[in-house]
Amino acid sequence: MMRRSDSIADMMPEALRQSRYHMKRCFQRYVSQGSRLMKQQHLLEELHGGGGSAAVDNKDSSRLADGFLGHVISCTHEAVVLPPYVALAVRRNPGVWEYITVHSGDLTVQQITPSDYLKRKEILYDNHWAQDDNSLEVNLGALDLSTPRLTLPSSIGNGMHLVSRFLSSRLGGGSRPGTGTATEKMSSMKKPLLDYLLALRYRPGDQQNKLLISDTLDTVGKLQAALLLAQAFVSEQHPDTPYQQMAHRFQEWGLEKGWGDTAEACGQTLACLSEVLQAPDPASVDRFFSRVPSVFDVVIFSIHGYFGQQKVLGMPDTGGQVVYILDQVRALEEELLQRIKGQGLTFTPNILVLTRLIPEAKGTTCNVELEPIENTRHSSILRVPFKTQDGQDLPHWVSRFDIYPYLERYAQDSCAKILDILGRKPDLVIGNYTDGNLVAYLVSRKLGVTQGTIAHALEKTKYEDSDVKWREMDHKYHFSCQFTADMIAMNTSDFIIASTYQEIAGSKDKPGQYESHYAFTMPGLCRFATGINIFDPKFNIAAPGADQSVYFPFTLKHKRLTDLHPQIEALVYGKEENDEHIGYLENRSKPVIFSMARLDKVKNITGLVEWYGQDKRLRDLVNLVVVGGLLDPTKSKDREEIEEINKMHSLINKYQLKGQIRWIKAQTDRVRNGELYRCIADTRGAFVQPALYEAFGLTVIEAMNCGLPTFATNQGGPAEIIVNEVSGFHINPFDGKEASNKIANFFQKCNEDPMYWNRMSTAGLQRIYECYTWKIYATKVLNMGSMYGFWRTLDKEEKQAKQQYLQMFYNLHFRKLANAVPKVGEQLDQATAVA
Ligand code: UDP
Ligand code: LCN
Repeated sequence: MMRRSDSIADMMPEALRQSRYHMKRCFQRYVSQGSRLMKQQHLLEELHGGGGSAAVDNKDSSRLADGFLGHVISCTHEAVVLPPYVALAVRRNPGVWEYITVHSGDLTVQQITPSDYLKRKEILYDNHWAQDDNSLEVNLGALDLSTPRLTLPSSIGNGMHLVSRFLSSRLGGGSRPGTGTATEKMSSMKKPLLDYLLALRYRPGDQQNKLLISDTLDTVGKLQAALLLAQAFVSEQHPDTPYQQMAHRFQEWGLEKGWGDTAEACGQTLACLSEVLQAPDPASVDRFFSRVPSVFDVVIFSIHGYFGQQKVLGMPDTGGQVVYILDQVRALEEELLQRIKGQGLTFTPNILVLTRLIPEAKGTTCNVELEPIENTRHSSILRVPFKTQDGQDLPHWVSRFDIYPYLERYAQDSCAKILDILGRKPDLVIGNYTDGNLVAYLVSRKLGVTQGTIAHALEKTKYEDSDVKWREMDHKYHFSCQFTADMIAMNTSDFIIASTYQEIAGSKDKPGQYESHYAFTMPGLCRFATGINIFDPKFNIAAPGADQSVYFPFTLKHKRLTDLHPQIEALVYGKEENDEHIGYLENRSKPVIFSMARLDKVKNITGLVEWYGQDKRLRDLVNLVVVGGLLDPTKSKDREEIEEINKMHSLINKYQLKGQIRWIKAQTDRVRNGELYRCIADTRGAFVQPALYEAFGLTVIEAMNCGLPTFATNQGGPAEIIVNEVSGFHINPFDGKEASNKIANFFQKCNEDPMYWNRMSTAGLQRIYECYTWKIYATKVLNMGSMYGFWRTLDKEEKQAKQQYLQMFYNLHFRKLANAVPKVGEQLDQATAVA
C-alpha cells in the first residue's frame, strides 16, 4: 500500500519490474488509438482488456488491475494520450494530485508539473496555442509564499482551526524556519495585533467611536499593564455591574467601550486578550476573536435571478440561493444583535442584501428598490438596476450566464448606494455565486474591507470538460467570463464559506467543486497552472439549515396548516389539467414519491420521470408528483427550461403516465410548500432528489425536516447530508434502473414492515438536528468575519502584491471578456465578440 509521502513516479519502476510485460501491453492499448483524452472509466476498461479483446488474457488483466498499476489507474482522474506518452493526472487523496508521464515503449516514468500536464492537454484542443511559449499562464499559487497550508485532506474545510493554531503559535513566539528569530517574530506578530486593535472603531477616523483601546496604549507593554489593572478592578465588582458604571475607570486606563455589557462579560474579554498576549493557545485565540467588536454591518451580494420574498422561487435562476440568503440574514442578524449587546454596545447592526432591480418584475417585488426583510428588524434587500449603454435601467431579466457586461457598473452604483444607506463602510462584504463574488471583490477592494465568498454552485463541475471545451459552449454559457471571475474572487477573498466538505474537496473518488479549480486550462484563453489551493486555510465549512418554523415534522399535529389542505388536495389529487398542473392520480391509496426543483437539466426531474416510466414495479407501488418549471414552453424564456418542459411532455406521452403522475408548475409559496412536504409524508411517501449534480440541496434538508424519507443524488452535497441507508438513501442519477429499483425496494419493504418507514423518517430528522441548523451557521460565519479581518492584515506586503496582480488580471483579461458578451436585448455590435 502506498504511503502519502510516496510519489507514484518513485514507486513505478519497482512495480514495473514486477509486471513489465503486462504493463507495457496496457500502455500500448492506451496509445493505440492515437492522441486523445481518456477519462477514468475508459482507462479502467482498457486496463481490463479494452472491452473483451481476445488478445488479453483475463487472468493477466485482473492481476494487473489488482496490482500497483490498477491502483494508480483507479486514482487517475484523466489521462492525456500523446503517443508514445501517456500523461496521467493522479488523485490519490482529496486535494492531492500528482502528474506523471509514462512512455508506452520503454515505460520510463517522469513526474511533471501541473503546467506541463495542462500544456499536453491543450495540444488536443488548440495545438497552436499550446505550442506558443507566450500563451497566457497564470500561477496564482506562486503568490502565496507565506500562507500556511493545511496538511491533511481530512482537515480541509477547517481553515479557522489552522488560523487560530498558527496565530497562537506566532503570538506565543513560534516562528517558521528562515523567517527571523523567535523574538523578532513574536514582536512582529504582537505589533499587528496591537495595530489591529488600535484601528478598531465604528467609523474610520472617528475618535468618538473608538473601540476596546485608545491611542494612548501604543505599545504591547502598555496594553498588558492596562489589561491587568482592569481585570483586577472588574473582579471586585458584582458580575452584573453594567459597563456604564465602570466606563470612566476603563477610560483612565486607556480602555474604550466594547469589552462587555457587564463586569462579568468585560472580565472574560479582558482575560481572553491577556491570554492571547501572554500564553496563547488556539482556544483562547478563537474565544478572543469571537468577542472582538469588529462586525456590525454586513453586505451580501446575490445578484442574478428574481430575488424577493414572495412569488419568486422556481423562476429561472431563482432557487435555493434566495432561500439560503434570506434565512442566513435572519440568523446573522440574531447573532449580531446578541453579540453587540454582549459587547455592551448600542449600535444597530445592518444587513443589506444587494441584488438586481428588474423593472419588468413579473408580479414580484423585484422592481422595488428597498424592501425590509421579513422577521428581521435591521435587514433589507437593496435593489440596484443594471444600466444599458445609454444609461437607462435595463428593464428585463438577464440569465446568469449573460450577466457579465453589467457587473462593473453595477458594483460602482451599488457601492455608492451602500455608503449612502449605511452612512459608514460595511465591515464585511460577502458574495454569492460568480456574479455576487466578483462584485463583492470590486466593492471590498474599493472600500478596503473583509471579503467572504460563497459559491454553492460552481458551474465548472456541472458541465463536463467545460474548461477545455469552453469555446464550444461560450456563446451559450460564457464560461470564459465565469471561470475567470471565479478565479479572481476565490483568490482575492479572505475566506470562503462552503456548505459541505465535498463542495471543496469532493469524495474519495470524485474531485470537489473548488478542487477542480486547482489546475485547469481553457486553451486559447488562459492556463491556470495553479488556480486555487484547497489546503489554503481560507476554506471553511458552515452548513446551512432550513427554516424550522416552515419545515417541521408532519407529526406535529397542532402546528399543521390544515387550512391549506383543500388547496394542496386540489394541487395533488385534482383532475383538472391546465397551465398549473397536468396529469392526475388514479389510485390515491398509493404512497407518493415527490420531487421539487427548478426545471434545469442538472436537476434531472425529467430523469426521474423516465425512471418511473420505465419501472413497472415502482409504478405499481407509488404515484409520482413533481413540482417544477412552467408547463407551457412558449411561456418560458429560459433555454434549458424550454428543453426540459418539452421533454416532460414527451415522456408523459411516451410512457402513458397520466393516471400515475401529477406535474405541478413551480410553487412559490414556501409556507404552503412546507405543508406540501408534510402532506406527502401523510401518504407515507418519499422525497426524491435525482440531480445529476447538486451543490448542497436545500430541498433535501427541507424534506428531512418534515420527516419525509429521502432519496437523493450521490453526486454532490446530498451524499454528505444523508448517511446512506441510515438517515435516507443515496441514488446514482446515472443509473436510473438501480435508482428506481432502490426506491421500489424501499416501498416494498415498507409494505412488509410498516415500522421501517417510521424508522427512516425519524433517522432523517435526527441527522438534521445534529448537523444542519442556522444557529451553528451564524456563529461560525461571524467568527470568520472577525478572525479573517485580522488575518488579512498579516503579511500585508505579500497579500497586497497578490491583490495588485489580480487587479491587473481583472483589468487586462476579465474586462475584455466581459465586454465581449452580447448585452442580451440591447442592440449591440456583436462583432466585438472575443477572438
Ligand atoms: N423551490 C420552490 N418551488 C419550486 C422549486 C424550488 O419553492 O418550484 C424551493 C425549494 O423549496 C428550495 C429552493 O427552492 O428551498 C431550491 O433549493 P435547492 O438547494 O434545492 O436548489 P437550487 O435551486 O438552489 O439549485
Ligand atoms: C445553489 C444550489 O445549486 C443548491 O445546491 C444549494 O442548495 C443552494 O444554492 C443553496 O446553497
